[in-house]
Amino acid sequence: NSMSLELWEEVSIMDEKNIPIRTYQVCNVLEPNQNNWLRTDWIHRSGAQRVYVEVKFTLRDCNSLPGVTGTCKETFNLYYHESNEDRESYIKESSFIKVDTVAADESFTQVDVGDRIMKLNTEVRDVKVTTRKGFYLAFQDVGACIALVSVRVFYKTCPLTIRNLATFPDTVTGADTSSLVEVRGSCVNQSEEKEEPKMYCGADGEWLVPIGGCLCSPGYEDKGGVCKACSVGFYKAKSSDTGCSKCPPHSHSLRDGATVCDCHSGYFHADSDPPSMACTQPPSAPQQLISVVNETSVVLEWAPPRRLGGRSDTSYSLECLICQAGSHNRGLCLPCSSDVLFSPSQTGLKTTRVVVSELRAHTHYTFIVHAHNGVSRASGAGATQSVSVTVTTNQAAPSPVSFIQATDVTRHSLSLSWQQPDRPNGVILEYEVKFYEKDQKERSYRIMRTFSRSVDVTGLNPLTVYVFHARARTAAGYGEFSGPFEFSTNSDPFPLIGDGVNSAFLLLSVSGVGILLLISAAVFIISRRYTHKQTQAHRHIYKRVKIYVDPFTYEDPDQAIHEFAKEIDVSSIHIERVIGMGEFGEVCSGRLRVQGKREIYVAIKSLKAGYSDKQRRDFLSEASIMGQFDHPNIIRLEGVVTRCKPLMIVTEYMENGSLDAFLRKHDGQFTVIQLVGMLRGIASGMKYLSDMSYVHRDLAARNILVNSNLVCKVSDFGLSRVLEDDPEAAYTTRIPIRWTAPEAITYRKFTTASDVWSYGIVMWEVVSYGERPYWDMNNQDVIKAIEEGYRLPAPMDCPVVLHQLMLDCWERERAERPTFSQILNMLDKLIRNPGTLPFILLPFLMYIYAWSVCQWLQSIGLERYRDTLAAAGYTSLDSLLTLTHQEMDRLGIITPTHQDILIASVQQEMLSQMQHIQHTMVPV
Ligand code: ACK
Repeated sequence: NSMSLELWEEVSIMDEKNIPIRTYQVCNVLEPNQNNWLRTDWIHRSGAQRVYVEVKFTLRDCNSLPGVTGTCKETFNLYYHESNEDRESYIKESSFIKVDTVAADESFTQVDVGDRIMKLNTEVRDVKVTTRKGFYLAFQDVGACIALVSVRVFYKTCPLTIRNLATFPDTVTGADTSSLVEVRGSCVNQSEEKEEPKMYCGADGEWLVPIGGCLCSPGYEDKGGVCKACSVGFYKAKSSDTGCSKCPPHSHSLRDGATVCDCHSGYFHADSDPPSMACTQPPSAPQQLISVVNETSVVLEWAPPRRLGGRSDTSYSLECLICQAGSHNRGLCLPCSSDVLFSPSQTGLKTTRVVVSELRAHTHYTFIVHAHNGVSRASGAGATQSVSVTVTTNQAAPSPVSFIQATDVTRHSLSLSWQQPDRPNGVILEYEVKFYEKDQKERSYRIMRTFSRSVDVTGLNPLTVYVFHARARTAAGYGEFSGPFEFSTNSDPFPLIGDGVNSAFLLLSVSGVGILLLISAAVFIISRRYTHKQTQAHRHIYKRVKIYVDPFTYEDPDQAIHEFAKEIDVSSIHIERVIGMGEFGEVCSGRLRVQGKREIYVAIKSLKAGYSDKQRRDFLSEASIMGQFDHPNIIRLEGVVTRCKPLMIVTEYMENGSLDAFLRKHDGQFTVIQLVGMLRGIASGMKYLSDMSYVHRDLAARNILVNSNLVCKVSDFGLSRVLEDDPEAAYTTRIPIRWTAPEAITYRKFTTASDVWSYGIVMWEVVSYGERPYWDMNNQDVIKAIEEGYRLPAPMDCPVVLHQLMLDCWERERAERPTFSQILNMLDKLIRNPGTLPFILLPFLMYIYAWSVCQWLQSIGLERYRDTLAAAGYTSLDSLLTLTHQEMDRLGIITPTHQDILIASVQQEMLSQMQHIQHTMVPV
């Protein structure tokens, strides 16, 4: 349907493969001014915005045509015209818009018409068609020799695709060559949008820049762009989880596509548990509930349940019941009143210890400790597992009177009344009111006693402010006084002078106050004496001995350290090797050379970098403590390095390290007397410490160091303070339970007597060659066993006397335990009188004594009697112990002073020999 079709001809020709094809041809090359048009039918745009026109044609080279002149052309023009009209019969030339002039890439030259080879040109032009439903194309010939073989019109799309689990539809490209079409994808089945999925369709039909995407829904996982259901036994909880996971322990899934797994019966899931967490169980009952009653408070302690149900969020709650005497029937019990205090709390407890206070005196209580965890509620089993204990509180003084009221105030009197204390803790026998003039403070006061809850106070001065305190008394004694309540008497219109009654009263009350003052002074002195008896005793007996100074009483820790420790120049220390790890950092050994002294071996503790102020203080406090001691059985401080980092504490070097490890290494290798020698050394060190009023709190074989001469020295002066500073944490975690006396465990009563208890444990450790006290019993069991009276048995081959001494150290009543001084005497006696030590190797002792008789006589200047004594059979020091004055008379040692010297110094020497043994014995 062309415009000037008369000049374009429809011709059939053969293509390269000899297949006939139809072409349009024109070849008016000889005539000038050609304008021949060929037009297509209407082409529907089909939503395309840019169409591509591919034209295949052949074109004759003008040169190849014989006889043609300037009229011959080698191009044609391509036009288009947009239109909604699919059947326009006539379109003006001027309605067409030119797309391009098309030339042949490759024109063919002259060929024989008979067997010419056909060469096709293919040219593609694109054109934007956006305004109408469709368009027409037209080809204008201006005098070329041309055959149009085919015209293909097409547009481009980006094909349907799936990216990031989103489907993007087949999309027609944009109108311009540079335009990108933004396309929103839609999530594939069983998936959900993570972030809006988007991609751009480029003009070439290529997808570009994918953004966002989808995730497979819970219960489904991505299998190559498709979301597949999780199979049985697997689950996926969240779309963001990467894939299906196996059901966690104690759970299962029975159907495909599970989003959670169901717990096996008897197992549960808490709401807050992640789906990946195993199903768990509620805890079993708490164990070994023990109670210690202290007047009207009770300390309850228990061990965690045997089975925690696979969880770590065990907590406890306490039920408190008041029960009738001897009643084990819950029906006869009532809940405790709300003023009972639970510390730290009654429910949601994370610790296994509670102090219950403000209980009634002389009352039976039942405490039930329940164990809970995250699935206790889910398990639905109404009752949690619990243990209970029944206790009876002791008597206690009444609580203070909380309020005093004054009525009927006159010039000289007033009436007081008050309420019974909140907790009388028994039958109130009487009240006591103490009062004084406010200006007088408590310099002089009066006391009134009454059975009722009120009293009339008379004989007061007018217009004077008085301060009143009241307290109650029961069989258990007086409670505390109430706080002060002030009341003023009224003003006096009449002068007092000359009033006989009043002056008499004045006299009485003055003398009364005087007597009262005397009595109270006496009471005060007596009570002071009583409470300070022990320290007083120490001060009397050991006047020479210094008293240890707590470095924490110094505001400035550096002042304390320099008071008690020498600053060492770091250049005089040569560190050689690491020998262990201490609480604050490494412990090294090395050498110390101080000017004018010989080089010595030392141990060096250092404070690791990044310490806090508190750590520095604690670290140096050990040196401040150690620096105050000077005793052969206490580890000696050489000095400290505080002026440069790291901070160091330098002590004498103890070649054999700590006693427990040393004994384990030499199991069974010592004689009993060697062991006793070690114990004597430790006791001697401890006696020194107790004389200085220092309480060690952590006496244990691991804290005793041993040198190459087998001398034992007490070390580790760190614990005493840590405990006080951090009551809660320290109390439960830091107390070395197995070594600690019961009163120190239960109410932190650390004294020299509790050190004695620990010493008993050290004795046991030594005699058993480093065995762990109470073996592998747990701490709770140890506490319980001790409470029930159990004591460690004698270790193998342990002489009875030694075990008896241990048992003495483990007396429940601390006042009944021996002192270190008694222990020392006892050990000395044992050493001197080996008969009580059946296992002592006598020959060993004899040897020790024998070699020294001669030397000893020399040292006391009585060598002249050597032969006399030897001849009489006195060849060893201990045999000399039996020497009497008569015997010496008989032997011809007649000078009285010589006799005295011999007797006194043999005893002296024996003692120092024994000490010498401890300093010089070597392993056999
Ligand atoms: O049992 P040990 O070898 O002896 O391991 C510990 C370690 O350092 C950590 O405290 C050892 N140790 C501590 N002080 C000294 C010292 N003065 N001489 C020798 N070793 C020491 C202790």
